[in-house]
Amino acid sequence: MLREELIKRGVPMPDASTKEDWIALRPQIKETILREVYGEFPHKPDAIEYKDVTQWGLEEVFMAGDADKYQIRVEITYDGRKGSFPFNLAIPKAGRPVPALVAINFESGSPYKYQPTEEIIDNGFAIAGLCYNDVTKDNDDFSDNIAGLIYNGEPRTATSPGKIAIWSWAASLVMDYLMTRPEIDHKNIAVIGHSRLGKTSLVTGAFDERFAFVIANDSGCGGAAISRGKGGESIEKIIDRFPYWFCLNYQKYVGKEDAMPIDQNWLLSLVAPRKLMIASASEDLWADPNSEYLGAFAASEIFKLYGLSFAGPDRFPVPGDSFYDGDVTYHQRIGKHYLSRKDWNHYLPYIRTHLNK
Ligand code: GTR
Repeated sequence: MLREELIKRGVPMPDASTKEDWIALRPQIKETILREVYGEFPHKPDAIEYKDVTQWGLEEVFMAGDADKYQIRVEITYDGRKGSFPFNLAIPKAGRPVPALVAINFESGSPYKYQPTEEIIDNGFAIAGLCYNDVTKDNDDFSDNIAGLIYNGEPRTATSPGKIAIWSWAASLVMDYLMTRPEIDHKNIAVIGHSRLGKTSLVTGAFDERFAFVIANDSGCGGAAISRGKGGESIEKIIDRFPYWFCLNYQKYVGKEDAMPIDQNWLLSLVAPRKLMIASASEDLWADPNSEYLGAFAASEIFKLYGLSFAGPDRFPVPGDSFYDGDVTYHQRIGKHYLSRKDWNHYLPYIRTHLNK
């Protein structure tokens, strides 16, 4: 049924019938996605320093002493100019390297409603949370903080990065730091985000192969959802309110999804052979759960080339469905657009039981 749906919507599938075909195509696909949708990532900074700027006093107890909590400032020198952004980090005192999450957040604090730090620590994970607005504001001001550093007053070109690409780039700088911490199991680091930051999480994890798990919660348009034939938010609607999330080229596809050389399943496919977790909320029709599921379903064709699997059926999901028995997972929480404890209770046990050796 969904195969027919993909054909009906005209969703292009990558021309790959073996893993080798796909591997050969990947560089070109990455280039196309950045050029047409998100914009090109900034180049590597000249220098990066990570400063421990933890402010709480030594007497302050965090999590009954079961975890260490830090505030780290990322200081970037980019083309000779300097900028910075902070992130929070909590690491359980486990006495051995623990899996970790990079959470791309709406707020700077820890814990906050979408980052239940204590529960995450209790589940045996470390967590690093960065707030997107601390990197560069969620608006069309490309002179703000890290965007300003990258743009240096130059106008945007058709392919220069939108804000999603800049937030993703920052999340990879947090990943660089985690790679230096011996308390963290570097083979088992996930990236997670909700909604616009679910889109950002997908871009981060698709392009930064150090992330072993890529989680997109209610990511919708420009995220996990197939754009062609999508309900709720369309490219036209997202460009109307949030043109700056994407590169200028993306505007060519307003009302012309069919002209795109790719669809969102191509982005999801880049996560293979790592683990991909897609989730929807049943009442989140703006994101369109069916189109999100269709994205996961279409991408699983590429995972299959690696001998990997998706346990979801060949039909649209119903509220409450969850499919975990595979490398691509999907669940549809009953309720509203949100990153809830129920969602975390799907993600954390899955990661714990699928750790890389
Ligand atoms: C909406 C936007 C969605 C989604 C959401 C969010 O207004 O249309 O694409 O990203 O915001 O981030 O909460």
